Amino acid sequence: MRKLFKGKVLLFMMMSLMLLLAACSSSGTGGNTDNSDTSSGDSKSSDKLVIGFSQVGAESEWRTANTKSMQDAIKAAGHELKFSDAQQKQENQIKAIRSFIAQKVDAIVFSPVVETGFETVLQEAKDAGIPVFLSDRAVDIEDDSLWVTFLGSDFVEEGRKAANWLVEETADVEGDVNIVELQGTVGSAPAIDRKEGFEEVIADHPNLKITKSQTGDFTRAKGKEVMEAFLKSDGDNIDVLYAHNDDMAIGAIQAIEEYGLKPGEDIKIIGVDAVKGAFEAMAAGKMNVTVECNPLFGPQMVDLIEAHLAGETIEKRVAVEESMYTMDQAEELLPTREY
Ligand code: GZL
Repeated sequence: MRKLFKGKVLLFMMMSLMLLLAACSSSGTGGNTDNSDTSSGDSKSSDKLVIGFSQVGAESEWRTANTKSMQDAIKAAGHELKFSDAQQKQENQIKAIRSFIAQKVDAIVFSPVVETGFETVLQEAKDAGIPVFLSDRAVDIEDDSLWVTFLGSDFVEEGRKAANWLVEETADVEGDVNIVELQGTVGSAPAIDRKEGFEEVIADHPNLKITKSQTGDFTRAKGKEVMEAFLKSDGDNIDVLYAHNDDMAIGAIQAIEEYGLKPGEDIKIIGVDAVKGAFEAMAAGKMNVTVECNPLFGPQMVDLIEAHLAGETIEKRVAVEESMYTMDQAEELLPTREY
């Protein structure tokens, strides 16, 4: 009995020892494994950013293409996008930026609908330690510490290009050349600068005269409406239309045709943006030239955000490369246009 008992005690002790050893080895191995798992989990810092993007609106083909370029680039980079369409209203942009601040985003991309009135909210973003990247349009603010950089076109140069085309086009014309101008959104950087660049060039050519100038707010509908008014008041004395974007030019083309004149012939049509609609109008002989304003800079903007957050120094002003296209190039280039 005793032997049996002794045997049982020995078996129990051996089993207990085995269980004890198993427990130690699993916690020891598990611990390291866990640690190594944990440490490997911790060691891979997450580089996914949350980016707030306050966009002007959806007023033109250009804007739609710019929005898509930004959305696609942020998604392709694996970041999270919080998007706001301000419907061309400043108060909506201010609300959106405040919302991004409250959500503690990593960066704010902002295309200001107009140049002024944003200083307070940009100071709030700075105070919250959130970097702001100006996209497409600039702000008229002394303190440039309120944004990291401005990535966009040189609108003054775009105005110069438009006017220089007209100077060449009218070099042999005797007498005055009467120009009507459809301005972009009042107070916006592109409207202010495209007017400035155009007027800087025609100042040296006194026969080139802007006889009427009014905002069409960058939309086709408003461009058509204002052109109808121009034609009604002085339709027989209009030689050229200078539109600050192609959408307003396309609206004006409809008004000119309804008035009974031939756009592109009776009235020369100058636009800006180089959107597909302009190439279609030029291929149809209804528009003469469009100055490119490239909206497809989403990848460039994401690169700038990532570089800044990685501690790299970013230039305060980064220009987008662009060209100009005329009626005779339109048919061949139309299939290649991305926006
Ligand atoms: C220019 C952009 C302008 C476009 C218009 O960079 O801000 O706004 O020229 C758009 O088409 O409405």
